Amino acid sequence: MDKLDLTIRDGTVATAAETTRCDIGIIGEKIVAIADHLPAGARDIDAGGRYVLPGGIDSHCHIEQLSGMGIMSADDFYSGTVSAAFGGTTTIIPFAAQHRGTSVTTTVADYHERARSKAVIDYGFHLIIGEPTDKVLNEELPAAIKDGITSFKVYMTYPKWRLEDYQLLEVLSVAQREGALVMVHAENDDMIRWIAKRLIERGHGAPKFHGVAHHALAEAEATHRVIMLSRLLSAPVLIVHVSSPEATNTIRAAQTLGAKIYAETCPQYLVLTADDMDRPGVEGAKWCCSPPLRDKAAQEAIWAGLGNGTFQVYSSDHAPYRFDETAKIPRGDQTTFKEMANGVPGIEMRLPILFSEGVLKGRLGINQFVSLTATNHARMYGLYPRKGTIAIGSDADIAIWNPEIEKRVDYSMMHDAVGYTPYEGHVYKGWPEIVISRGRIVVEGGELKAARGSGQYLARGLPGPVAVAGTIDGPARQLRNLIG
Ligand code: DUC
Ligand code: ZN
Ligand code: ZN
Repeated sequence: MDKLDLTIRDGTVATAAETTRCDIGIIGEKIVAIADHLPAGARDIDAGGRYVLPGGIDSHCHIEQLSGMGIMSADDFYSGTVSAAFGGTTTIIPFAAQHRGTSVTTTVADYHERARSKAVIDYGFHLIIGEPTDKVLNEELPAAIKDGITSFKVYMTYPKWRLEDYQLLEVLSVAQREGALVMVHAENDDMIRWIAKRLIERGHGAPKFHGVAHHALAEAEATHRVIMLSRLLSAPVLIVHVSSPEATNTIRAAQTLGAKIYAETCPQYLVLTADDMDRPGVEGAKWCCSPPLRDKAAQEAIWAGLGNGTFQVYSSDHAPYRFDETAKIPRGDQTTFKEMANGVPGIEMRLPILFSEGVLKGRLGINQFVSLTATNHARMYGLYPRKGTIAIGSDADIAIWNPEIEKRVDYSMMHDAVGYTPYEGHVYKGWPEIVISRGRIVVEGGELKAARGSGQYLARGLPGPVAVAGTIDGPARQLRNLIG
């Protein structure tokens, strides 16, 4: 064997499938050997007493992106990827967001430009489709897929992004034909607007009313509706950022039938509740995200969904908006919940929260943790087996976790540019100590070791199989026989 560049020795190595005590050998960017005992590398890392896990893949984060409300996120591709790396993540898939009046081609070129010279870990893009014109559907989406953007997000709410059911069907139909995956923000816009108007008229503009307006039934209704649209075409759909028991049960029922429905949840729905929004003045804006934080019973339902396989992926939905007039409180303490940027930061806290509250508290096994945080993302978004696992030939993307370290979260520990963390004061056990991306040490000893711009763009393949449903494509087959 050629001399190893890096040997990771004696760790507890876990993949989605198994856990073994072994050494890992790395040459250049790749894992080249996995064995009980390997020769010394140019650099040897003793991982005794540590978990050696695939680097996390965060497939839902908003970086240097203009939101549906026209608000720029606080993190650019430097601070966003640095923050991700410190949290044990080695790949991100943020969004290139097409706003109305802009072509997909221009949008994608623009996001490449934003990321190229800044990212410190590898990245791909999903496309947010704001305006599915004929040109977008027939020319630009197929071209984007060829360029490695094989998943699209669509919104059922927000005036500037909301698509009608007819438009959703058009997008689903193209995705189904081309083999791409559609991610859906499922909330019923009319229900939210109807409640919000009445709340504001009655003077209920405080942050906690955000949670009242974004009712769990609005999430459940849209979830049910998009599942029916998906079934009509047999088009796979991933429901993102699921927050409520109602939506979770709806998804579970569809999966049990055999529909091609996948689902994602996020850390905020596991450890925060609506009570966090209920603070003096507008402080609660820091906890306003959509769908919103719910109650303890909802937390339990989401944990159950992670355990029983309803959710295939666990992402941060990092939506970093500053607590100032640029984003969260445009009119200072007069700001109502309708005017606040929706979203919470979490790219750095995503994995420590699941490790501490899931693995160490016995809710999830370590292999489930790996599936939910890395392997299923790689499979679902066309990166497997290059990313998302520890195997010979895979990229050496690895996070070494110390399960004994306990820390109280303090914003000074974070590396993003948001200015606060919604997890301030929470105590979590188990943190990544060394993070390696394509064989390069990116984080060690609490320090960043990678250079700005050293992350690479990942042109992704088509989504691969992820364990979930069988098939229930009878309606779609009958329809196709008639209309092609
Ligand atoms: N949807 C997201 O995916 N993130 C932040 C806010 C939102 O509505
Ligand atoms: Zn969303
Ligand atoms: Zn999001």
